[in-house]
Amino acid sequence: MLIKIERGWQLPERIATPEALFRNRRQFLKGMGAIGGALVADSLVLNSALATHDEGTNNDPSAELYPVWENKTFTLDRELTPEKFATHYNNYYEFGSQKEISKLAQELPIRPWTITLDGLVEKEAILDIDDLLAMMPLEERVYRHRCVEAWSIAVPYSGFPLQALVNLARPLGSAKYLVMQSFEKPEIARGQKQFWYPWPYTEGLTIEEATNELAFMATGYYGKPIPKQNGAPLRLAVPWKYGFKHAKGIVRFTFSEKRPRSFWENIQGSEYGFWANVNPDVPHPRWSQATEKFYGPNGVMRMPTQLFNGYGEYVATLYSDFAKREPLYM
Ligand SMILES: Nc1nc2c(c(=O)[nH]1)N[C@H]1C(S)=C(S)[C@@H](COP(=O)(O)O)O[C@H]1N2
Ligand SMILES: [Mo]
Repeated sequence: MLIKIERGWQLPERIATPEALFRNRRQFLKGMGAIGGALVADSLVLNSALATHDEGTNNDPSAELYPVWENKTFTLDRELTPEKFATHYNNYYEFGSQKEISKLAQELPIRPWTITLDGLVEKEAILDIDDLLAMMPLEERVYRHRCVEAWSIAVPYSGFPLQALVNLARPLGSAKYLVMQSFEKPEIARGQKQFWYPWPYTEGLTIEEATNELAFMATGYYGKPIPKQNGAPLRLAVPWKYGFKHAKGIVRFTFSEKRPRSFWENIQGSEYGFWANVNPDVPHPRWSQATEKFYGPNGVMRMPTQLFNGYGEYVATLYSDFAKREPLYM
């Protein structure tokens, strides 16, 4: 993600407390020592990552679940992005701010992995990921993915409708938002040692968005378990919204009456808002969103951005109540 370098005095209030600074000082000092080496290491990482492109899915215990049936309701207006590109050009700040994190992400243990369902639900629950996978109706869908940085890809996800998880959780009538939180393991994910980021990665949807038929929980990618760098074992896919809404490595779903403050909103709310619906006519404060760089089988192509990333027929009606009152497209 492209962000402005924050000065200390611009840190989000929540993390700039003396207590937080004190608690993290040792990690901070350790992190500083690593920065010089990191630049060199990252280019080595890219080379070795590209050499072993099916890393990560070999030992996944859910491997025998895939491939799953193809839901043909969702179609593409372009060819798929090559798997090798989609699995080696990533955003996953837990592992660093560069695109080449696929190798580092292999350190994340994805078993055992539990999912907590809590907040405004009939009964809070902690589920083992493999039990959850066994309960959910798995299918494959092809979706386009549009990052706020203006690059895009088209990929086959396997997984289940988020609606199925919401039904399983049985939220109370008072729940208005679904909050998703990613894992927190600073000892493994070196980006989480950077205490000025508001970890854990947090995202949210309204319940209406979460139960829209497009909202999908991805557990597979290209007909196999989803690789760690793409968000194993569980990541969100909401293709009408910018990529930063698609939380990876989710461990908790909380039903809430209050709108959560998401990770990027916390860092730079004027650039990365809660709604983040794709709109070619609403520029990012520092660049245009009129076109995107699509990474396809023939390399990169400039293409026009579409309203709601081309998914308006499914989601445009979700926003009629909010029109003009909220920054829906940032
Ligand atoms: N936990 C977590 N989830 C995340 C991110 C992140 O840094 N941490 N980056 C987001 C952004 S900006 C994008 S574009 C997508 C990228 O997903 P991909 O690497 O599978 O294409 O992941 C999103 N999910
Ligand atoms: Mo993104």
